[in-house]
Amino acid sequence: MITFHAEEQRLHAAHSEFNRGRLDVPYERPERADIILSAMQHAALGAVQIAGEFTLEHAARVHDAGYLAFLQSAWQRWADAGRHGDALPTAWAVRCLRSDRIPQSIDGLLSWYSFDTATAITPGTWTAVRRSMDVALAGAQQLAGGARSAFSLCRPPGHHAATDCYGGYCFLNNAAIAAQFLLDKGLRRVAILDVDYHHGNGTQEIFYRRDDVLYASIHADPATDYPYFLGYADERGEGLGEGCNLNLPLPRGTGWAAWSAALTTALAAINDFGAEALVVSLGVDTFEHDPISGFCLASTDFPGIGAAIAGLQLPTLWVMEGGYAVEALGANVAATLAGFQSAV
Ligand code: OKP
Ligand code: ZN
Repeated sequence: MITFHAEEQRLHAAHSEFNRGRLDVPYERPERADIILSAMQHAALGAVQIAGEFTLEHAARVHDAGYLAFLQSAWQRWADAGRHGDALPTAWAVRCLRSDRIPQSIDGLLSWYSFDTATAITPGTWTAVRRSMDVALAGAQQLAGGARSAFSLCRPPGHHAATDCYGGYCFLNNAAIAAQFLLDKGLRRVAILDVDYHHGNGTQEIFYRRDDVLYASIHADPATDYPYFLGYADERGEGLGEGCNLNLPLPRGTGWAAWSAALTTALAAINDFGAEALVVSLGVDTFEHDPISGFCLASTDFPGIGAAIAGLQLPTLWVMEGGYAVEALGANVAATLAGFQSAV
């Protein structure tokens, strides 16, 4: 399987995220991509290539035009306001406020288009985000050309990014853009399997009313874990999309036995759906020593995830999402992909 990446992905480098009552260096940092890249270069799973460039029209297939215009201009507008530090939002249009008026100032707009305090915009954010999308699309293009699999080493990640909202370190929804690309190339049904510790609220929202994409996710219960406001089991899709959304929330402390049982359930749903290709939102923050997560998967469990997914016998695009235990990140990603590769 070819691994795709892009040097410019490291240009998104925030100073801080507000978390647990303090400003911390973000867990989602440029070295994550360097670590995974180095692991892939040593893993001998296939060639490592720089992604080519794709137009923003691919993003516009799943994201709002005003949102895309905002993301492109946000840093410049922040700088024009005399700001030098990370651009972070400060207020949100929640239940008791109006959400029918889009603000005009950069501060108002940051709040309008975001949903958390973990996702700063920096001078290089847009370039990195665009290239992360390119990385996803380069992998999707491989599948469209007949490849059995590809690994898109995306950074920043994407699964929290919704039609017109960013958050959870995500700006463009790389997996959703890739899935839509495959549909636009003529596939009729694509499944997205999200194995990141956190629920992919953005991916769910983007496809919630559609029957051409099944979204299946195994994640921490939103009653206790980020993103808190989406990801419950009773969210099954709406309208045409009814039955095309499968959430499998699990409690903190979940280990391989219960996690892999949920994987079996998700794989059966994907099989029943009749998907012609699979996009995997690959987060390895399910690892027992992840600094921001609460599941208990061991490094030795990750090959089993890859092998089980290989059993679907579908063209499979792996799209990188989370994973913050930097000392084990490269090994856990490579182990997952090696498990897949040796089972195909
Ligand atoms: C991104 B991905 C909880 C704060 C959570 C954001 C986590 C984003 C995870 N106290 N901060 O899904 O790995
Ligand atoms: Zn995550």
